[in-house]
Amino acid sequence: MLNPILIALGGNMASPNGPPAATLRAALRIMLAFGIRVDAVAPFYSTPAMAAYAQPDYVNSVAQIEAADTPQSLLDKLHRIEALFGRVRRERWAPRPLDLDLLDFRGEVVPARGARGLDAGVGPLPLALPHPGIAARAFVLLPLRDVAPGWRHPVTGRSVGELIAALPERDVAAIRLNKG
Ligand code: PH2
Ligand code: MG
Ligand code: MG
Repeated sequence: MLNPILIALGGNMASPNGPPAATLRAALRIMLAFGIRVDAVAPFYSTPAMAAYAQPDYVNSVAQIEAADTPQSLLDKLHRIEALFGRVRRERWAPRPLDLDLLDFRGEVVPARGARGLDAGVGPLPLALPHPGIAARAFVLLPLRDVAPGWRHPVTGRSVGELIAALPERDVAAIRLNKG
């Protein structure tokens, strides 16, 4: 069976819509206006920022969506929605009101080009599928398992449960359900 389309949602700064959880909810509501149908949303989690310096905790979630787009046109839409919620790109891994990452597009594989992570420039990264950060990030894998418990990594074939089991225990322990 084909993998679904999955996106990660995150934010650790207020937007005009309010605190990150309110921003994430507003972003999910506006997606339909972009032709993106949201089929399932994981609970929201509070997660310590993975960053080069101290930052507020993130609120993170994952949604399963459906859209008639190509991966690139969907990514472009996600970037437009980020901008609507006040996302300004100043530096890599800076605090942001809204981050929408394309995790998986029906199992398609598009190798990453150029530098990633802290070595990358400020602009949006070129499309890469599946998202290169998935396997190492507890703040992606835990909500991913909530919406797609049968999911397997399109390249390695490892299940979401196996990937979570391979994470450092402290990464998983640091993630808690967001009550807001
Ligand atoms: N996103 C980042 C950088 N650091 N840390 C957490 N906890 N959650 C994120 O979504 C996140 C991050 C870059 O997009
Ligand atoms: Mg991100
Ligand atoms: Mg992003």
